[in-house]
Amino acid sequence: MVRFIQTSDWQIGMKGGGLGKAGQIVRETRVKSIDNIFKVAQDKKADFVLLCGDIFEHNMIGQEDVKKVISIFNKYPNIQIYLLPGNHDILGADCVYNRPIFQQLKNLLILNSCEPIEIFNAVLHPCPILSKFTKQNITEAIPIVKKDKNIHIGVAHGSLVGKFATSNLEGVNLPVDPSCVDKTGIDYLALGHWHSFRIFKDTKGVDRIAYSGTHEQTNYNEDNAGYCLLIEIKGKGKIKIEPIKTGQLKWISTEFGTKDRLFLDELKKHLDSIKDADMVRLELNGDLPLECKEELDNLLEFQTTVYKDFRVVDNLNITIPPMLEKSTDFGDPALEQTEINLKQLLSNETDPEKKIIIIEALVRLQRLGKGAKA
Ligand SMILES: [Mn+2]
Repeated sequence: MVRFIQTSDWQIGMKGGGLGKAGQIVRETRVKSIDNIFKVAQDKKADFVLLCGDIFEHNMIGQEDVKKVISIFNKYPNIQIYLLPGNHDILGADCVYNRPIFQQLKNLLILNSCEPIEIFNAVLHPCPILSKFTKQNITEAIPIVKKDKNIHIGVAHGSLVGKFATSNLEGVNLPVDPSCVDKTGIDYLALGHWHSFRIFKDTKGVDRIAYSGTHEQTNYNEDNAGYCLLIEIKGKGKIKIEPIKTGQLKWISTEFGTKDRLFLDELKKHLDSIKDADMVRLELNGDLPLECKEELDNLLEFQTTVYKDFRVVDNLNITIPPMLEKSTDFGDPALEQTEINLKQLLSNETDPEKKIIIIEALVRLQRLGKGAKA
């Protein structure tokens, strides 16, 4: 029986691109959440922790970030760690793990060759990569172990072919052939590289391959992120894969369509329902009457004070009040011509912000122009 924690893609040092001020929060949380993984390992009495690559964002990572991670490793001296470098922290002359600070850790072993490693009651088969762009099946080196009575675990960092957008081996970088578990007879294949937690079956329908995904979500477009996996293999073929939450930030991304002014009430209700979220992204689509725009802006401005990050993807088409559609009788040729010019500009304008300004100018023109006549 072997019981271990699988994790990957911590991407420490990641800039958190496009998140603005919240990038800092995300970066700090990603470091703190590593501790959750080791707490789980301790609570569940795991034999070891298996890191499946991309622990750091790149090999030029600042030493301060490296020290933050090593400090957490040092908090758990009794937990053995096996670390397979990925494509971000790739093996080579400038690999981050070549730094002397890593050599002093007694509980860390870097998996830098394909040599099988005997541990506890199992054998690890690491599949380290030497090129970020390899198109060859990266689990090729795993030997056939069908007749061996030991538990065998493959460890790799890449994309499982056929379960991804592309179905041919050559179409994807770092391809992992899913049939390798059936071909070699390994009991389990631990994978890193994808940020989502995913489980895949072998040809007999048994869960045999899994990505833990990142331990802390990094962006709005990730699903099922923020877990580590507790893997239990009780003898040949008897495997249990349990995802355990390690992430702290709750991300919510919603699309919202508008039809009429009732939309504002619906939007308010929706925003109230997601109070416990940290990071909120809202995509607004459809038509919005100009007269609702100010109320919407006020509502959205308030939301920026509720969450750690609040962002709006504004695809709204601001519609003109019906009163603006027909031409006004100002009784003054200069004002009438101004109205024609503004309407011409409005019909040619594509930038929604500028559209609003022109519409507001039209509304003011009508109000003030009519007033002038009276
Ligand atoms: Mn990767």
